[in-house]
Amino acid sequence: MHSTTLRVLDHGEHDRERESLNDRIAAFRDRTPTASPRKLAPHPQARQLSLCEGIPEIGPDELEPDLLDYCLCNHGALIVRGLVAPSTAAELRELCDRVIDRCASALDKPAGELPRGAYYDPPDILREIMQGAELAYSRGFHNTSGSAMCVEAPAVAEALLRFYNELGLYELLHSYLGEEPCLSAKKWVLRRSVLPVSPAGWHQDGAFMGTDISSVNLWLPLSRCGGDTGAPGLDLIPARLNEIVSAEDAYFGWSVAPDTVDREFAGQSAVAPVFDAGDALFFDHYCLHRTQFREHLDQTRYALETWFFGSQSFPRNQVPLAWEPLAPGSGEASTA
Ligand SMILES: O=C(O)CCC(=O)C(=O)O
Repeated sequence: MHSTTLRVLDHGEHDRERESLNDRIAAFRDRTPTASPRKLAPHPQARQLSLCEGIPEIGPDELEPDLLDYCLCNHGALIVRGLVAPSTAAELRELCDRVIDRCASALDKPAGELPRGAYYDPPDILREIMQGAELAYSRGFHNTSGSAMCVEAPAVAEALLRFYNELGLYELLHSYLGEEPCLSAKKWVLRRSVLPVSPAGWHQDGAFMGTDISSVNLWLPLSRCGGDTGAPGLDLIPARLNEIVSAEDAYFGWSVAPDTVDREFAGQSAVAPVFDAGDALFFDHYCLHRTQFREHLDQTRYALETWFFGSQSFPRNQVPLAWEPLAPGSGEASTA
């Protein structure tokens, strides 16, 4: 279990972090994906793993690329219990509160009126890249969903990148993806649930990201949730899927109607594992899931969602950003 401090200090001036994050996004502005998605072939040799409602669960010391590959390819997801220490999860909850609240205040104020600082200081490049109404739509959507993009707060985003490095995620994902990992500005999200939850949220992220990509999502619950805890975890179909399920009758063009899930997965019922703060769930863009829905969900849940992609097999529409160190101010990754 990793206990570390995130070292986000609000000293008012965060130019360095804003410029760094700006450069990370700029590094992908003109890049087009060149690699084919990695193969998601099931391993023929079954492994003896402890399962939680059909999903393999391991400890942090067991987390390595081949096991991640086995679990995603054979089961569609992997739970890592206690990846992050409770004290770090508490720090992350605090960051969620601060960033989500500042982003909500910014929406109520005329442009530029909210003082900038560690918890709100969006880089200008977001407006250039998410053009037209896209950025405003995305911010409104996050506001009503109780979430915020990490990139709204570059000091937080940079601290999280250091933290992910300390967790060994860079090496893990580099090896799993077979190429340098990158992240997504749009799908790197701090979450604080809004209740009541809608039943209509079933989706596979590949439905809007596209499927010609290599991806891993790290969904990190920061408070106890799922099962009967009263705080919404995730509902999941615990199976390896390799196609996008029809959106017929669904609320969004990229979501799946609850009736379709019942019909298509009659023999593979949805599960809602219990998570403690700091447990981690890994899955990819084919995993069918939603914010847990049931009666009597009345507890707030915090989570951090981070989508990683291959830096040659990424979805351009998710605003990729470089993870590897950048040459200062260059807008270019220092390593190819
Ligand atoms: O946190 C949630 O409730 C939803 C998360 C999700 O849909 C995702 O990580 O793709």
